[in-house]
Amino acid sequence: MESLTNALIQEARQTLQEVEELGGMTKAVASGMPKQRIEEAAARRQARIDQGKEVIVGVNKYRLEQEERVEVRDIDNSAVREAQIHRLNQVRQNRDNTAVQVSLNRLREAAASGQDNLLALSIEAVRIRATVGEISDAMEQAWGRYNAPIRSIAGVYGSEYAEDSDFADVREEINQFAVDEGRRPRIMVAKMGQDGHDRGAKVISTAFADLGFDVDIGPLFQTPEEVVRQAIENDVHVIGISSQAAGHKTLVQQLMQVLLAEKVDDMVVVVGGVIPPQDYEYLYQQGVACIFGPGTKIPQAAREVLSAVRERTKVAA
Ligand code: B12
Repeated sequence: MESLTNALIQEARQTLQEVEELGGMTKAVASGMPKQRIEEAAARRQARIDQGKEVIVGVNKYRLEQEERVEVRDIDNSAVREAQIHRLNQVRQNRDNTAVQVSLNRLREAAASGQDNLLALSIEAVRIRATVGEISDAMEQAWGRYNAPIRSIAGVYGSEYAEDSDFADVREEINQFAVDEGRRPRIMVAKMGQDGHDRGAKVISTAFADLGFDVDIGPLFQTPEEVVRQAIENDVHVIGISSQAAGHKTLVQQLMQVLLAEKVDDMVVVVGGVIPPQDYEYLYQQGVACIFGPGTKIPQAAREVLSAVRERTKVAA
C-alpha cells in the first residue's frame, strides 16, 4: 500500500512538472496530455481489476449468485426526439425572428473580435428565445469546432499482464488467426450518438491492441452511417459499439439497417457498456453477436469476439 502511495505521489509530481513545461494547464489540456494520462491510468486500473488484484465488491468479487433484476425506465428515443423537434419549432414560430438574428449576429461578431462579453450577449439572446444550438452555432461560425485528437496508447494494459499465462494464451489464439487468415483480426471501436463516455472504448482499444487485434477507433458522436462507412473503408472484421448513455436500442438497430442496405454480411457486431440485461434479447435479435457489460474481463471478451469472427469467416467462406 505504501509503495503504491509513493508511486502515485511520484507520478503526480512528474505530471505537474510536465504541465509546467507545457506552459500551464490550459496549454496542457489543448495538447491532449492530461487526457492521455487519464486513459493510461484507466487501462492500468482495468488490467488490475481484470486480474482481481483490485477488488470491486459485486463486480469482480463477492458477486451475488442471483442478481436482483432492477427495473429501469425504458425510453422511446425516437418519440423524445420528435417531441423535442416539435417544441423547438413552436419556439421558433412564437418569437421575434428578426430580433433573434440581430442578437446572434452580434454574438458572432463579438466572438470574432474578442471585444465584447459573450456571456452577456448569450443571455440577451436566450431572453428573446434563441436556442442553445443557435447560440453555439453563432460562435462556431467565428471559431470553428474543436475536434479532440484521437490517440491510442500502446502497451499499458499488456504490461500489467507480464507473467499471466491466460493472457499469453489469448494472444497466441489471435496470432494463430493471423496465420490462418493472412491478417490480424481487425476491430473498429465505435461511439455513436450523443454519448461522450469514451473511457470504456479507449480501454478496450488499447487492451485489444495489446492482445494482438488491429484496432481502429472512431471519433466521438458518429452516426450509424459514418460508422459503417469507416468500417467498410478499413475492411474490419468487427464493429465494437461502446454504449453508456442508453442509446443502444435505437442506434444499434439503425446501424444494422445501414449494414443491410450496404449489403455487408461478413462483419460481426458486438456491443459493450451499460446495457440493462432486459435489453440483451432485443440486441441479439437485431443480430448482435456478443454483449459485454461493466465488469467484463477483457482477455475473455477478446476470446469471445475472436470466436465470433471465426464463426462468421467460416460461414462467409
Ligand atoms: C466516468 C463516467 C462519466 C464521465 C465520462 C468520462 C469519459 N471520458 O468517459 C463523465 C463525468 C464525463 C460522465 C458524464 C455523464 N454521464 Co456518466 N458515467 C461514468 C461512470 C461513473 C463510469 C463509466 C466508465 O468510464 N467506466 C469504466 C469503463 C472502463 O467501463 P465500461 O465503460 O463499462 O466498459 C467496460 C464494459 O462495459 C465493456 N465494454 C464497454 N464498451 C465496450 C466495447 C467493446 C467493443 C467491448 C468488447 C467491451 C466493452 O468492457 C469494459 C471493460 O470491462 C458510469 C457509471 C458506471 N459505473 O458505469 C456513469 C454513467 C455511464 N453516466 C451516466 C450519465 C447519465 C451521464 C451524464 C448524462 C450525466 C449528466 N446528466 O450530465 C453525462 C453524459 C455526458 C455525455 N455527453 O455522454 C449514466 C448513464 C445512464 C444510462 N445509461 O441510462 C451512468 C450509467 C451512471 C448512472 N448509473 O446513472 N460520466
